[in-house]
Amino acid sequence: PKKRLDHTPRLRALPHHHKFKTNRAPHPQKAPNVTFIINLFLLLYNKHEKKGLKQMKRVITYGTFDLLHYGHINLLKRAKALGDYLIVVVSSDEFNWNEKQKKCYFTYEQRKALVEAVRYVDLVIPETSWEQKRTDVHEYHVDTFVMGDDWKGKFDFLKEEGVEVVYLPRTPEISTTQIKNDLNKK
Ligand code: C2G
Repeated sequence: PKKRLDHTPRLRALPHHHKFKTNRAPHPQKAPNVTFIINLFLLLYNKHEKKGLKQMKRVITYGTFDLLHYGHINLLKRAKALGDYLIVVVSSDEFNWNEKQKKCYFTYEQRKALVEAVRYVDLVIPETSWEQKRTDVHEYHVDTFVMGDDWKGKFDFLKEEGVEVVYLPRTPEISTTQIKNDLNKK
């Protein structure tokens, strides 16, 4: 009978002394200890992560931020530069009226949305009392408290809470009041 042409390559029995050149499995004793390398990587990675978290400095600042302007932005930019995470506590409409006799042009929700849109800002929460600073700094694990220097000395009591207190120079010639006055003159 005609020999069937079989194209399946035959695996010829190799002489037992033949050395596999390519896909020889690494010998367990000689292979670099993969487990060791993985553990080493995880150790270094976690160390780096922990270091990152440990140094994660959190900054907080308070304000009305009505008619958001470049003076506010300068303050927020410098506040963020003092750490890694910036919390901005925006005064509620009630707090502004009752405590600061300020009638805002924008509502709290509008002012909150504007401040949240600023690249330096990580979180916006409401300011409803003067006293909340003392608890906020613990609740949000704050390292540094920042205000413009029109408030210089007013919040030094926060040092007793273990918080660094920083007053930054105000940006000259601009304020919400100034904007309103200038617009009224037009
Ligand atoms: N700011 C500034 N330069 C300006 C205007 C304002 O640096 N030209 C700063 C202020 O010093 C403050 C922040 O921007 O740190 C917000 O300013 P306001 O909205 O006027 O806040 P304020 O009415 O001072 O409320 O509990 C603290 C109060 O909520 C602060």
